[in-house]
Amino acid sequence: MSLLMNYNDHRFVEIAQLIFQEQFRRDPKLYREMDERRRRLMYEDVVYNISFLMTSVYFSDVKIFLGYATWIYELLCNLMKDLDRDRIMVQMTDHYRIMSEILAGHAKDILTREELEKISLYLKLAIEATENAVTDIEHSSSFNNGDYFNLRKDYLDALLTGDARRAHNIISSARDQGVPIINIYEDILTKTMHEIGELWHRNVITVDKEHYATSVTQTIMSSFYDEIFESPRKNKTLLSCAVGSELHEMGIRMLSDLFEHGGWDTYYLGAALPEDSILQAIGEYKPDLVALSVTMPPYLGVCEKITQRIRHDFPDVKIAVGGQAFNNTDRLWEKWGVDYHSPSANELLEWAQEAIG
Ligand code: B12
Repeated sequence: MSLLMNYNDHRFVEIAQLIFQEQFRRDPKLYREMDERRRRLMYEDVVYNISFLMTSVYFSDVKIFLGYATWIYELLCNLMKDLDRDRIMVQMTDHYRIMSEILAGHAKDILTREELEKISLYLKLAIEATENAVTDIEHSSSFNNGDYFNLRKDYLDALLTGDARRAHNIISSARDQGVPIINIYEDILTKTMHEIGELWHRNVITVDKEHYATSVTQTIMSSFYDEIFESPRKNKTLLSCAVGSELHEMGIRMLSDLFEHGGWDTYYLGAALPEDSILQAIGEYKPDLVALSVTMPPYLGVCEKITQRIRHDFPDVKIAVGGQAFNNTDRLWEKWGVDYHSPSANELLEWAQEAIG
């Protein structure tokens, strides 16, 4: 039997040990972090990886190893939920590079040139397959449907692979190619952030990746400010904020940006503002429209109370409410007697341009 299939051959064992040791030589922290049992399991994994590779080479059938590479990657993602998918990808691809180097250097006398070439090629392809697997994730139907899917998917993939530069480039070249800001906000950034939330909820990504996606998206929104503030003024004023102890403020910030872009003067007050401060700000800035945002249902009560106080103190000011908390209610906004509710910022802008501006 060829060495390719003889995993008890001492030369095979030596190679497995070299790969195993090299892994720790390059990452000494890994050695300290593992106890004896975990190290033994890791050695068994190395043997397992080589045996799949060798079987694939023996049959000249790359699919055997590529199928295994994506299988082991998903298994590790499921086992190590504290690490994000792109970090596990780096661990695996580093491992394949080590395998490639050690086999090229130490298996020259025991394998044919043809076999060595296949090993090098199959490992290269396994690296590519593992890199691609990071973003090979099932998406929700709301993410998959609607305009600008390709841009949205590219943008999400850039966030999932931690590539802020690519994320910025995708959005800035979409804008250069004429995609309106409104669609960039609603169809790309909003839908992607909703999907990020879904992936976090399904435990596919870690919380740090969710925070990273938020901060990259916020920076990208800021990059539109020159353009947003350039629009001719309408002499209409919007005051906006997220209520209660709500920390989700990107949606209402987006809404405020779209109003500013539509020529309104906006006072965007951010998140978690005390009720009295909202009332005081309305007295000071005298807005034509107040937009209140709620994402987490527990803050709906605070929102209702604020709308009542605004109605009482400023009867002429129009009030709009929105945000995801309203999506799962029985048309709550109708019971509050506010002037407008819509699920998207864009719809409120269209209504306001007609009814107020
Ligand atoms: C980023 C994020 C955070 C960030 C927020 C940072 C920030 N600066 O905003 C941080 C890390 C703080 C956070 C914290 C939490 N989060 Co969070 N978060 C998200 C995430 C991934 C994206 C939110 C976002 O920016 N969306 C993009 C914006 C543009 O969309 P939007 O808010 O829907 O706004 C659009 C429309 O709704 C509309 N709109 C919004 N406001 C208004 C107002 C008016 C008047 C109108 C007309 C329209 C309108 O216009 C916008 C554009 O179209 C969502 C996922 C999701 N589905 O959104 C989870 C999500 C909202 N979070 C969730 C949870 C559970 C939490 C935490 C409890 C987690 C925790 N255990 O700590 C805390 C709660 C903190 C708090 N007290 O508020 C859950 C909520 C589940 C639920 N049903 O209640 C979600 C849905 C994730 C999930 N899928 O489970 N989160």
